[in-house]
Amino acid sequence: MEIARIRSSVTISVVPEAKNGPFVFHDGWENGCRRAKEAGFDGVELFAPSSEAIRSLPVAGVLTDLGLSLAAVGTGGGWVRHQWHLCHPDPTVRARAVDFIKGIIDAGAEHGAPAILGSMQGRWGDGVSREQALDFLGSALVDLGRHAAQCGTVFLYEHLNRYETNLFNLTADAKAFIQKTGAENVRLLCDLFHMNIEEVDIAAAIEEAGDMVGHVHFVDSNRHAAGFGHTDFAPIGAALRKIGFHGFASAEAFPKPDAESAAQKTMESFKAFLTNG
Ligand code: LER
Ligand code: MN
Repeated sequence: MEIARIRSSVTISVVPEAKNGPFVFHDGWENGCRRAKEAGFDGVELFAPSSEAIRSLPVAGVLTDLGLSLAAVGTGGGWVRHQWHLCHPDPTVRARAVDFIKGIIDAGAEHGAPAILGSMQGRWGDGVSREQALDFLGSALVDLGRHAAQCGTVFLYEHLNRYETNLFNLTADAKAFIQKTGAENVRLLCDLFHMNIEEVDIAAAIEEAGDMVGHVHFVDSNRHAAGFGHTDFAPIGAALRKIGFHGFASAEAFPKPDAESAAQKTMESFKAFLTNG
């Protein structure tokens, strides 16, 4: 019997406005996939401006040709392009945010990939109280989790660091909130960059989150590729193996010193810490 293993992935952004963002490949879908394959990855994570943009790409063709999986699709384009988010004071904007995310869930699910709620979760403030914001977020997670289930995927909620959201910054708090809302089919995206800023002990937080962990952003303390910062990946890898994590560890990192080196360093660290040898 083959034991489920952690799979490797690397990010491709096709959002020109995010050219300085933490994505390894920025030179088109096909090029990104080809370079991901050359570096030995199992899959790719796509950051695109909209569901229409995803559908305009030869996603299935390129993935099949290269033998890659689509690990996940980001929804942050709705924030980067339109400043839409789920806790916005204007109900029309909140509704647009939900529709936008559902569109990305649909487009990702066509390739078996879950969508990620990161920056589009928003924040409280601007006349929206913390309580109201949590109410908006909770209802959206129930709705989006259900929508993803209908599409045959899970929905990934990513708790971010304090400089990017004031909603949830700690893994334990995010897990407790999801459970309290009763949102089904929602899993946590553990981004090791955000966790490095917030957690007392990253490995312990992962272990405590257990089977709620659905995806990992595998990246170093400084948001460079894993191995180019000072995170200690040995206990993190041990925790992921201990909880039986078999999703994707995806390199959401800056292409520094260049994309190829970031991809190669990630793969080296992946092999050293996230596989059984
Ligand atoms: C944002 O900082 C982040 O980590 C992304 O994965 C979410 O949009
Ligand atoms: Mn992330």
